[in-house]
Amino acid sequence: MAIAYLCLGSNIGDRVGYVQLARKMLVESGKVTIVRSSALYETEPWGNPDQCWFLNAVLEVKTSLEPKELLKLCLDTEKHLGRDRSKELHWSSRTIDIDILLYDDLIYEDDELTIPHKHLHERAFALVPLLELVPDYIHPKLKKSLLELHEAIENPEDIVLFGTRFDEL
Ligand code: PH2
Ligand code: MG
Ligand code: MG
Repeated sequence: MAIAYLCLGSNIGDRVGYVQLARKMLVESGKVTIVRSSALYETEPWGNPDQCWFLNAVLEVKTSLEPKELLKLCLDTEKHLGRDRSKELHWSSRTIDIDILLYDDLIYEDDELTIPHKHLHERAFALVPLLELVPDYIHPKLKKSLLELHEAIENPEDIVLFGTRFDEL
């Protein structure tokens, strides 16, 4: 079994509903077990400021899926929730995005998947919820703790704790 960290994000429509449904579908797939959830955060859009704020949260999951199988589960779940990537621009609004941030201590890269997530160290919206769960985790490629990586972000996007706890939704 591996432990992986998934970042969920939504910034159009019923954002709470989408992250809630995504979590439910992941569990109902029977392929992952949720160990812990971060809180839910409302976050300023990173990369493309011309869009609505996101809701983001991170799930710690236990899985027997290999990384590429886990990616397929994430992409299938996005599709089931109505996401059509063919109609999207890069870093544009989305109903639901499910990204693999970490998978054990794995370092992996191919055309469609990079682990740790290639922008993890630049994104407060992913690091802040992840820090709740594993602050001392050492990024296997950058050899720095998540806390150090977060402190090194020069202009972190704004992040506000969202009223409802994700694990109580
Ligand atoms: N996802 C992106 C690009 N920008 N910004 C925030 N705040 N949250 C996201 O989940 C997000 C983003 C690409 O997937
Ligand atoms: Mg993403
Ligand atoms: Mg994604």
